[in-house]
Amino acid sequence: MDYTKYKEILKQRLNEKRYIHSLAVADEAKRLAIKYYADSEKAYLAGLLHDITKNAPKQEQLQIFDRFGIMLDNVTKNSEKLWHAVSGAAYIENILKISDPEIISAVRYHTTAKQNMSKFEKILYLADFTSSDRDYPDVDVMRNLVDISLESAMEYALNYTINELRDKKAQIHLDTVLAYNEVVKKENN
Ligand code: DGI
Ligand code: FE
Ligand code: FE
Repeated sequence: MDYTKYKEILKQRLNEKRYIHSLAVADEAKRLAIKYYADSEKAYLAGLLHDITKNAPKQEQLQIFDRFGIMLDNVTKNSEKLWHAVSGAAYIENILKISDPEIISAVRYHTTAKQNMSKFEKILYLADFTSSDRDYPDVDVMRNLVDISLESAMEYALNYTINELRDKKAQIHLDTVLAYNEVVKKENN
């Protein structure tokens, strides 16, 4: 598959750091897709595109919500960091005309996660944590876990995210809570 067209669009829409991040997530998503028997070309494309509206001004994102009839729930409205997953999914579907529902949904939930994620959605969510450009305290643990199983990495990532959000006193999105409850429920009840 030829990704040149998409890389050109990304170069225009993203700052350098975010562009490099997108290439790194694409590589990592492809690696995980091969390891876990998912579609590696699709995973690479989802990785490339996942943050496509991350550097878009607030106004442009609001315009996307308006134009494509998207209603934000209250927590999303309050947390601008969540917007790019919603606007990005709408952008790739309606403007780039990406028709693959798995790619659209993986981009849509790459920030909050959600209940009942598919293997493909988990791969993108986790590639965003373990890509080569990432540098946070637990990145080594995450990289080890993601090579053991997607489930163990999801549990760690959701725990980590919820702890971070609570420390910052940020609102936790219901999708994040539902994803968390699903990964812990099997062990601790
Ligand atoms: O776009 P990236 O930086 O590559 O990564 P991302 O799309 O996973 O975004 C991470 C940010 O999203 C991080 O600052 C925490 C925030 N976030 C994730 N889940 C939630 C959340 N913020 C709020 N308020 N609530 C959530 O449930
Ligand atoms: Fe993101
Ligand atoms: Fe990202």
